[in-house]
Amino acid sequence: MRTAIYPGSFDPLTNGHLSIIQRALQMFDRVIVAVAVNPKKVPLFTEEERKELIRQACPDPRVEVDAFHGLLVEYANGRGVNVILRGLRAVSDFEYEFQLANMNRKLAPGIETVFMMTGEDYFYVSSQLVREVASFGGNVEGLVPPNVLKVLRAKYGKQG
Ligand code: COD
Repeated sequence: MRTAIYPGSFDPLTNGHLSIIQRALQMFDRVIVAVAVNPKKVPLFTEEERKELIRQACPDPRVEVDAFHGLLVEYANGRGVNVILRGLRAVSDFEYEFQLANMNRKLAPGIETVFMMTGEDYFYVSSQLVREVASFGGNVEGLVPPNVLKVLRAKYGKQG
């Protein structure tokens, strides 16, 4: 069975993330969406909230939602998965992703990173921008799944 781990902060899940997950399911039998828990960062949504939002937006039984603490490669090895899936939006993503992929390969030589290009409608969408726009009352409809839109509106008011 071909399985890939799609790791990220997912704070919150966006339609850009969803596009990657949906297209990955055409290449892999199973995708583990793994929420990274970084104790040094204060996320907008808790680990449990982020996992639940992803679960609601990805009802496909081939998608498993999980979380990990510590190093991604240790998590991947623990799960017996050697493919890490990442998304690429623009040239600006490349440098960071290149560093990440090479560091992960140095730490765990058997692990490969597979990159997928962004969906063309979502190349400018990031969780950070979504949080910022929503926090100032901007409308992020169409950029995040409906369940995420609902919780952002509940947090920030009607428009977000
Ligand atoms: N279109 C396409 N892809 C997208 C879009 C979009 N609109 N938005 C985001 N993506 C991609 C990102 O490029 C990324 O590949 C993935 O989706 C997840 O994005 P984020 O922003 O939710 O998650 P990141 O980039 O913050 O995740 C970084 C990790 C948490 C995976 C990384 O820091 C990590 O592995 N941490 C664990 C500790 C560790 O092992 N550190 C050493 C790493 S070398």
